[in-house]
Amino acid sequence: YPYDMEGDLALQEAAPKLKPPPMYKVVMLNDDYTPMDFVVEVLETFFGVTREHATQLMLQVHTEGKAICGVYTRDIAETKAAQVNQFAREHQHPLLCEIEADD
Ligand code: TYC
Repeated sequence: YPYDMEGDLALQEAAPKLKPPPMYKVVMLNDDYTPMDFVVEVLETFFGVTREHATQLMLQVHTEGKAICGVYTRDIAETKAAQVNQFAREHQHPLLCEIEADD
């Protein structure tokens, strides 16, 4: 800019004040029945991670009970969790995702 806007009241008032949206975690839950390779496929397909990272995430869920698959705006988080849960149900696996406020 050709001059310092810092002290310019008109420009300060004109500046748009956009807060970032609330974010939500998509959390994948462990169960005793879903095959490990199905979980890896789900993570690759719905969360866009590499097979290597998907395998690490799947093993984290398996050993710790849950893991965060990604953090998104509310609509995207709800859609991803619903897509995963429907895909698992269609394949008759009990795999579930839930969403949780990121704070
Ligand atoms: N615990 C499952 C098994 O032993 C594997 C598994 C991993 C299931 C992650 C769900 O989100 C999950 N076959």
